[in-house]
Amino acid sequence: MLKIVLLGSPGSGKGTQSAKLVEEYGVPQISTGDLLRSAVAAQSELGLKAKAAMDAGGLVADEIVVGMIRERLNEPDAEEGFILDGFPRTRAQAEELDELLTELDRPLQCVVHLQVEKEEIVHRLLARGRSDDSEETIRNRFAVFQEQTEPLAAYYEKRGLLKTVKGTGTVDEIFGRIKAAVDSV
Ligand code: B4P
Repeated sequence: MLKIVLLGSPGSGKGTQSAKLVEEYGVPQISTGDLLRSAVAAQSELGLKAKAAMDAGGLVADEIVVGMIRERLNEPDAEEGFILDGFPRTRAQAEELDELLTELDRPLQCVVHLQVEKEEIVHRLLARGRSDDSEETIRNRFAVFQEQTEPLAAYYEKRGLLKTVKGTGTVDEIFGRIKAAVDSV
């Protein structure tokens, strides 16, 4: 059973590595980015609220994202474990997650922090070219990450849950580092 958070800046490889972890450990990937993009594509009320923040490279409101995660973690396939990809991204989200996992009696095994330098991020995301991957938006997303999300590394370090992994190199090399980190817990 794997119960982890993947923490990392935009473009750090969270989505890429989650797909490999799903294959290896057979637990679902829960990506708030993917859930939000589906809501935007479906033009649901939630999607309409999220779109402006996403297009500007900002964060979607905590209560929207936390509500989505609560629903998703209550689905049967998440009972055996989960990979949280891109959640939590703020201190408030991290605290809500702690409460939720205590309620569900499914405590986190560890938090993997994928570290990649800013210039590599800009390069990767410009190459990907998703609708929110313009240079200005990428730089804003990175600034938001440094301000709101990176401090979560210290939050999890204090609880002895943090595993820091270098996020550069080939996809398989990075996957090997992540696997060694989670298998050591
Ligand atoms: P996300 O979908 O999480 O987008 P992201 O941060 O860019 O990460 P992603 O998973 O796509 O990138 P990856 O590292 O896999 O979020 C999108 C938006 O949704 C946010 O900006 C925000 O507005 C909103 N949102 C999401 N979660 C939220 C939350 N909790 N609270 C509030 N708002 C939230 O990969 C990027 C690229 O790098 C890929 O093209 C890949 O091919 C490439 N790559 C991967 N590994 C590589 C390697 N080793 N070498 C070279 N390239 C590599």
